[in-house]
Amino acid sequence: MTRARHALALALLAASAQAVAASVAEPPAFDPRSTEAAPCGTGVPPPGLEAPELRPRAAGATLTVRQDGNRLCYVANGVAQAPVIRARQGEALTLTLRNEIVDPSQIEAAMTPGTLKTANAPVPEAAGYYKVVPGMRHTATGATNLHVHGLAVPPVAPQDEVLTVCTDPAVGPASCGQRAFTYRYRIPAAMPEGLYWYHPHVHGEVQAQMLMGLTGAIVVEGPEHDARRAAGIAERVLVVRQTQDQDAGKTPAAAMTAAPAGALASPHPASGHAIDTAHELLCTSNAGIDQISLDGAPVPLGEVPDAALARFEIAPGTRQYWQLLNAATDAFLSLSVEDELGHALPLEINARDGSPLSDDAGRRLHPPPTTEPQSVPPGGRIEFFVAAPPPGVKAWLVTHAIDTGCAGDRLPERRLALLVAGGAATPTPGAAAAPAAATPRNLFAGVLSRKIDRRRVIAMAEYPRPGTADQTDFYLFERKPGAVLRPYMMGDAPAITVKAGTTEEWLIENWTNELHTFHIHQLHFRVLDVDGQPSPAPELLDVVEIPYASATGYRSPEGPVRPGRVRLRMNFPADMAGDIPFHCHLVDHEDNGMMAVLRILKTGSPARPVTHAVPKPARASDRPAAAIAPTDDSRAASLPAALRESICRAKSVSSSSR
Ligand SMILES: [Cu+2]
Repeated sequence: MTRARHALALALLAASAQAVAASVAEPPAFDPRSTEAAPCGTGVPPPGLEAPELRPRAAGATLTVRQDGNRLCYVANGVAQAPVIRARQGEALTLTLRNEIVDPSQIEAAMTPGTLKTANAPVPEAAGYYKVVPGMRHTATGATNLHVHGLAVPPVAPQDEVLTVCTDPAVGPASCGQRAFTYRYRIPAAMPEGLYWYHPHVHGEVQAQMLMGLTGAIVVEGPEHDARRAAGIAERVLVVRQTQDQDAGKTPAAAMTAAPAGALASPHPASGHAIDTAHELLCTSNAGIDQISLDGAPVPLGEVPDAALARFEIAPGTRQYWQLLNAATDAFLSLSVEDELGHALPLEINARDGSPLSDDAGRRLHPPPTTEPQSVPPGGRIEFFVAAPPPGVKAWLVTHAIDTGCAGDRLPERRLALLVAGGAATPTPGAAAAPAAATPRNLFAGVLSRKIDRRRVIAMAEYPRPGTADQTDFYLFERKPGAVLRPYMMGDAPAITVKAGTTEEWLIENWTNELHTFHIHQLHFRVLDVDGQPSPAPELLDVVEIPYASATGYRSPEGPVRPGRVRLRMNFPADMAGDIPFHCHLVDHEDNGMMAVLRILKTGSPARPVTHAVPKPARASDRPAAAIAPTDDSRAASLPAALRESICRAKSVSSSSR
């Protein structure tokens, strides 16, 4: 929405607020202005109101994180609505993040685990099986930082460094050494143009901060955007968020089905590096349905009047370009546009995860319009052209019910928005004909034609945490002989080190009974096959759903459990040298350990011993203090002195092994 349209919307809202002022029962009218009395504004946005735009360029803009009780918000230009940040390919983008969080205990409350009556037993060590180490609880610090999801900018400060760079709250522990940080990004000229996003990445409290309100969209504009604009095709950015996670932190032991005899009872001897599925969290009964929102307006459940939904008009005979971000913490989406008879209207899918559809050579693909539901996992994006329904026909943007596995969340069908033919076509600014789009080469082209330097198997697992401060521990680890399963903790050494310029094929395995996702910072990957089914046109993504495991029977030669499997291939460019997190994007899982770090070494850079650890947030430990293994931290060594100083201020950590 333009600034003028936004101001108009505010004026209309203010007028309607006066009209209902007499009614005491009415919720507070929506007013996104951030004031001392209402740091995050008042009320919730009416359905269909787009967020304001922000174009920081090199000169920069400030995003202030403010707090109002159990709400957090990004404030830009005095407006407490996470702006849609716009940048051009090849452009410098400066963003100052300022932390005005005043009550970290509210973040703590948003991640409070359930309480067990009796403690879970730890996963026993058994010969032939990986050792499983339980995690420990993270106590909220109120520190926050910024991750620019999907952007191929270096994992090095002042760009997309999330492992050490953070900002301290106004009230609360000061462990970051700064209240504000200025990120200076350079969007590559060959960055695919499309939809990206931003959110905090302070490990352990990502989910709480996102649920409380900290997510926003980034649009990278390029020639295709310009061509759409010249052709008068209206664009619409849609952001789905989640405002609660009812099973966060809970180990619903009472609801767990009895573990069948499991892997340990298999008549087939363990191979020496087997996963103990007998002690995995099995089925749970997550009866609750989590609230989601569209552009900040709550999405109602069940049969709802159209007046409760966003109403989108498309001029008859024309089409619009919709860019949809799933910023939910763990809700998957399966999207269609359906009419009153339940018939899906064709959608022309144009881009996923910010990248216009292209083959490995970088040539643009234009698949025919589809009526198939479109899966968008948490963290994922989809962009498509949608045509106006025939006049008089109502259609809805729908997310279908999704089977997330017997340990997953309930995701019923929901209507997100009403879609009708109406309104006037967007005036075409110039000539009606779109200029030829000179698309620059896709940064991620060519990965399939490269020689594979190495293959790895990366496994996902989860186990109930022992002790009474109950939680579920989540694991993401390279499955190889001698591996030990440990939940990731802030400051952990990189799990995998590769040389710049190499290409690897990773088989991601899901050994649990719920869907997970795989996301890696900085990079995109091509998905080669899913559960052994090769993809005819491998998609270029930065987050992918990993199917849940299936039972095969205890006498099966392949073992009692067949993990869900996704094979992907990616290249590690020298420009992205540094420490790159990869994790599940069900962020509660990430917070509780389903994360690891990949280090890309610049070719020829010598390994340097590290003499200090990274900042480590305070933890109420339920086991002895963890140690940080010494690492060769060429990244910290390459930072400016002042920044290095702030990183090295961290408390020293004992070197005993955990
Ligand atoms: Cu997960």
